[in-house]
Amino acid sequence: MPETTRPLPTDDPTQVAAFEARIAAGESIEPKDWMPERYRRQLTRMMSQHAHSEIVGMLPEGNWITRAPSLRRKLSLIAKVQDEAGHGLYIYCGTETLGVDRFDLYNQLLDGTAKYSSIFNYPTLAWADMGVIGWLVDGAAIVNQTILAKTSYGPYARAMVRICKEENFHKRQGYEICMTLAKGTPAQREMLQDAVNRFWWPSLMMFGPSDTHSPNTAELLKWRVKRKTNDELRQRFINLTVPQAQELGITLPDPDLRYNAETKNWDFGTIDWSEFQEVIAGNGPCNRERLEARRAAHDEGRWVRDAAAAHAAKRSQATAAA
Ligand code: FAQ
Repeated sequence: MPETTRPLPTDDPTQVAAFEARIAAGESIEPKDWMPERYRRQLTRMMSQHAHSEIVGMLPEGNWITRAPSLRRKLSLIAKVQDEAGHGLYIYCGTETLGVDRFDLYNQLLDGTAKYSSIFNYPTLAWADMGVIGWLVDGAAIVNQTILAKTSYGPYARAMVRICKEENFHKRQGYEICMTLAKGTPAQREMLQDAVNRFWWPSLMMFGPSDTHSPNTAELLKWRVKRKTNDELRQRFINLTVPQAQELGITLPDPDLRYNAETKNWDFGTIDWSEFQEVIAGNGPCNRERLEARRAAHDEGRWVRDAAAAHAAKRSQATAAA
């Protein structure tokens, strides 16, 4: 039975109280520290979904590497996609500090039982999508991950500090593509506007369901895994992004978007949560394609894993014989 579906053992209340006192004191929880089983499972769930997102997130942009409009653009896009692979590996390592095997987690991705971010189930139809993904998708990831850099689990927090530095660079390269297109020909501006129209609402969905429909938030806030709610982070992202859209001279596809002088927030329209539910249930525009691509990559890499295992076995035999 996979570890994550085994019945939850009952934790010792004295240990739980001591753990919660440490959390309340702002202490960082480290791999060898005692932690409630439920805390460990919540982190495993969240971190593995995050790692899967980074790896699946390579696909929409990987789609444009061969079609980048110049050598400079191609180089920076390859570097960005490579960075996402690094983030995935880094976070899988983080999950292993919780006592799980990354291959078990990876198998859950391949067999379709694990979630990954909804945003990567949308197609990348034009070059402008590369700019908009960098600007909006990495922008949303930064808002979420800057707060996660203060999460209570030490290895995850440290991973986020490092990853956010690279995500900031990704966002800048994306925004620079958007700027270039915004200052370009009418056809380039139109291509940019179309990409923003397609990616705006899915970017808002990255923050997860609204707080009233988020089953995990209360527990994660209690243990300071999350430091802000989904809605708080979504609002922060919108407040930061609207002025950037104005700077580009493009329209965000929401007729209800307006500044509220009282709350100092940008009010926005209703998110289509039925679309979100469909996408996370596996029925988004590219879910099937994304999983097929990951499965093919896994199969094609089998010889590398076999060779590494054979090499390790040979070395251990040589060590035993010495
Ligand atoms: N997509 O109770 P909540 C990136 C699920 S990295 C799919 O609110 P929670 C970098 C959720 O898992 C992007 N599923 O859940 C990059 C739960 O299902 P479960 C990934 C979603 O955990 C850029 C259920 O709905 N970032 O972009 C989504 O408290 C460019 C109920 O939701 C992270 O993973 C969604 N959008 O809050 C790479 C950050 N939202 O497991 C390449 C870490 C919710 O109970 C190119 N994660 N669900 O069956 C988090 O911050 C949180 O886990 C949330 C969800 C905020 C995603």
